Amino acid sequence: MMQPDLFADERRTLPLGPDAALLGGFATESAEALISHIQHITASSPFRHMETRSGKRMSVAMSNCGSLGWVSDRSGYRYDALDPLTGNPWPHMPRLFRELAEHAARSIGFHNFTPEACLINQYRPGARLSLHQDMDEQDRTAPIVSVSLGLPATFLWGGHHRACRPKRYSLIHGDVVVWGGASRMIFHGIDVLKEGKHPLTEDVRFNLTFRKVR
Ligand code: MD3
Ligand code: FE
Repeated sequence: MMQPDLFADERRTLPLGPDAALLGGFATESAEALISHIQHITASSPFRHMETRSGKRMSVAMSNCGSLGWVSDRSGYRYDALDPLTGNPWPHMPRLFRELAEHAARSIGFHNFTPEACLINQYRPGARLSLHQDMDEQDRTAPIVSVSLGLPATFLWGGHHRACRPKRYSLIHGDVVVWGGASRMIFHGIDVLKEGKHPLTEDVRFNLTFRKVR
């Protein structure tokens, strides 16, 4: 059963840690436009289940837009200007994406953030992202901005060691999270997505992750 949405219109801003905050509902008004951009982008660079270095198929399907995209295969993780599936550059990052990420970052004090890469994650029920650190970016002074759309998920926020038991936060449609500074290298993940039906995305959760890479 879904949680009752008694306070769906309330904008929660929740400090998560040093230089990190959950901006509840920051993207709610842009959500339909964001989703139609996702459909347009993935018509040319389709969602695919990448492989990890060890050859495991990821349960999350991914695509990218922007001048660089995150890719994983048997040779490891990296950013690449070309989509390995099509051989073409990744689709252009829509202005709405870039401005939303810049505004969210600015609202907690990151004034010079401009993203080069937007990873688009697609979760269906059963998909998960196990605890990891984001270590593939050279510029670790820049924050990361994440936008949640569609089905809700449980975000796992650990510590600086994999063994730290993570705190659990619910991320719902329209939520934006900004992570920078001392929170940039924490272990984090997404718990197994539960079944559900969202009016805009049906049985899907999308997450946009904006990064400055170089
Ligand atoms: C905290 N994605 O793509 S976004 C990822 O919902 C990733 O798809 C999750 O973790 C998702 O790498 C979580 C929130 C997020 C992204 C990057 C972070 C949280 C972060 C980097 C450092 C600390
Ligand atoms: Fe991550």
